Amino acid sequence: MTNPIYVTKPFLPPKEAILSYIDEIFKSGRLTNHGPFVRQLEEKLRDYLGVKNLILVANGTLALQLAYRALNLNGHAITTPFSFVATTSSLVWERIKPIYADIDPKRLTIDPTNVKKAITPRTRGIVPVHVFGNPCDIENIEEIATSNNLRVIYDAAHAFGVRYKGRSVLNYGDISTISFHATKLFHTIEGGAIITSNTEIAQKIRRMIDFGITDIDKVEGLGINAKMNEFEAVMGLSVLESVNDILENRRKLWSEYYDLLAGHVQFPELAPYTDWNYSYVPVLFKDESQLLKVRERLNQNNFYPRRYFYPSLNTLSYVNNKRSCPVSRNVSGRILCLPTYFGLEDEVVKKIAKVIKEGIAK
Ligand code: T4K
Repeated sequence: MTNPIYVTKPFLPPKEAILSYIDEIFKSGRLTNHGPFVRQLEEKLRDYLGVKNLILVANGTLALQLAYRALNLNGHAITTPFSFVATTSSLVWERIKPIYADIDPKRLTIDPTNVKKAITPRTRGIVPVHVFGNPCDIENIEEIATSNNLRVIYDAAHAFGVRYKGRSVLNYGDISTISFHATKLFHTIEGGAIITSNTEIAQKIRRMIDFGITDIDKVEGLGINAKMNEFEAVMGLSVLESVNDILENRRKLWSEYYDLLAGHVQFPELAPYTDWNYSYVPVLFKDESQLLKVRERLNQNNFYPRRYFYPSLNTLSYVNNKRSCPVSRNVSGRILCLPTYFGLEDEVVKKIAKVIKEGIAK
C-alpha cells in the first residue's frame, strides 16, 4: 500500500538554507526575546504582505486573545459558528461571550444580516473569520461596526497572501490575526501575527507580548509571554523564500481538483474582488451520509481528508448561548477539505477525485 496522504503536510525548506541560519544562532547564542531573526522576519512580512504594523507571536490563538485584550473587549462578541475551535475558545478563555450569527450558505463566511440581528446593548465587538482565506463581506461588516460603535477583529488565520480590492485582506478591521502553524501554507512551525494599522495599539501589543516589560527596570501594564523564538523565525525566513512557489502550487492543485470534481461536489463561492490563496480545498457533499460514505472509501485507499470545520461551534458543550445556526450546522455536516500541499502529485489528485466520484455514485 502507498504512504498515507493527509489533508496537509508542512512545507520544509532546503535543509542547507535553514542550517546556515542555525549556525548564526549557535554563534550568537541569542535564542529568543526580540532576537534579530524575529525582527528580520517581521520586516520581511510587513513588506511582503503590505501591512503597516505586524507583531509576531507564539501562535494564532494567542494572537486572538491579545487582540481582544488590546482592545479591552468584554461583554459579548458576535462571531461565526463555522470556524476552527480556536475562534470561539479564545473568546471564552478571555471571558467574552460568543454570540453566533449564521453564515452565508455559498461563501461560508458570517452573514452581515445575521450580525445586525444579533446586536444587543451588551455587544462590544465582532469576530468574523475569512474562512479558508475567503474574505468576509468586509464593507457591510465595517458599516455595521461603525454605526454601532463595535470593534472588529478579523480571524485571518487562513488568509496569508489573500488580497481584497488590490490590497492585503489583513489591512481590514481594528485588528487582524493570522496563524503560522506548521499546517499553514506559510509557517514558522508554531506562530502567528497580529496586524493593525493603529500604531498605538501595535505598541501596546508589543508590551503585552513580553510581560509588559518596556525597559530593564520597567514594567508598564499587564502582559503575558507570547513571544516567537529565533528557531521559529528562521523557519519562517526560509519558508518565505519559497512562498510564491507554494502559492502557485496551491492554485494549480485547486484547479486540478476543480476540473475533475465540479458538478459532482459543490465548491464554496469566492468573494468578489479577491486574489485568493487556494490554501484549502473545501468541497460540499449532498448530505452528511454521502460525506461519510465517501470519506470511508477515501480512508480505505489511504487518503485522509479532514472535516474542517466540524462541529458547528454553536453546539460546543462549553458554549452557553446555543443560538440555532441552521446553515452552519448543515454545512459543517457535509464539508470535507481535500489533501493539498506542496509536493502532492497530480496522479494522487486524480486518484482522490476518482475515489470521490465512485463514492458518490455508489
Ligand atoms: N483561527 C482559525 C480559523 C484557525 O484555523 C486556527 C488554527 C487558529 C485560529 C489558531 O491558530 P494556531 O493557534 O493553531 O496557530 C490544525 C492546526 O493545528 C491549526 O493551526 C489550524 N487552525 C487547524 C485548521 O488545523 P489539526 O487538528 O487539523 O492538526 P493535525 O495535527 O491533525 O494536522 C493535520 C494533518 O497535517 C495531519 O493529519 C498530518 C499533517 N501534519 C501535521 C503536523 C502538525 C504533518 O504532516 N506534520 C505536522 O507537523 O489542527
